[in-house]
Amino acid sequence: MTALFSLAGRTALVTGSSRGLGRAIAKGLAEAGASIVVNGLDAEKCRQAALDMQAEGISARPAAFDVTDEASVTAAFQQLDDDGVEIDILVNNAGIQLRKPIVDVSAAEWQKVIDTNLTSAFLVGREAAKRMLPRGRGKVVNIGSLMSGLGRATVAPYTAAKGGIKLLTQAMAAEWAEHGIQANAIGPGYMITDMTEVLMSNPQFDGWVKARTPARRWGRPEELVGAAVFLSSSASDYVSGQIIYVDGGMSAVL
Ligand code: GCO
Ligand code: CA
Repeated sequence: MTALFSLAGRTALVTGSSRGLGRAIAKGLAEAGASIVVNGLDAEKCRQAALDMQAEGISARPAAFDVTDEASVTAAFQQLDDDGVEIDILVNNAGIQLRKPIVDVSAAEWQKVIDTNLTSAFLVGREAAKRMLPRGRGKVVNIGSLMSGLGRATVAPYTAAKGGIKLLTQAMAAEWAEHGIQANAIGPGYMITDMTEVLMSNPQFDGWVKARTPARRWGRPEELVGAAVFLSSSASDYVSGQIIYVDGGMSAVL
């Protein structure tokens, strides 16, 4: 049973893993046996996060690069190739939020949210898959959101990007499943992170989340680990193109 979920001998690249949900997912994958490639934009933060993980006994290395920039992504994978690092598991987690009414969103703001939350998954996913395809094995886990299937006022660019993530995941599954690569997604609900700090500290929003979520509470980042390990392990070898909502039941009810 444990072998089914073991990630021993596997290497996982988790984008945006120097903090937040990405960091929690990276640590969870490491607990299941994976070596971690820590990614973020800031080289120093990446290096520090990798050092922190190493101090906890995790095999981790930093790879700071801009997931929205094609040249940076291809150069980073070239460097991993040169260092003999094979990515068995890719978690496309990097993301940002922007909360504004649609009529106040500039084209540049729109583009930045789309690039960071959606185009990044294509760019990094493409480079990872180019290497997984010849090996006939690999796992891609895209981080979606409740907003992969539902809208909410003031987060249109994020919603469009996360909706895109759900269908990009299906498109990846359509092309890669026959080659032994499973692409799936996780749709987190309202989780306790820096990104949602401003929402949690608003009593009205906090009350709305608790009333609207059958579990009656916010989620903890570590609560994504079960789904992440499942979708990264052999346990999910016949699961392709799915999004698993880890949301305390929020998307199940009105
Ligand atoms: C928001 C939040 C989102 C959600 C998350 C729910 O403004 O609605 O910031 O980031 O927390 O995506 O799935
Ligand atoms: Ca290996």
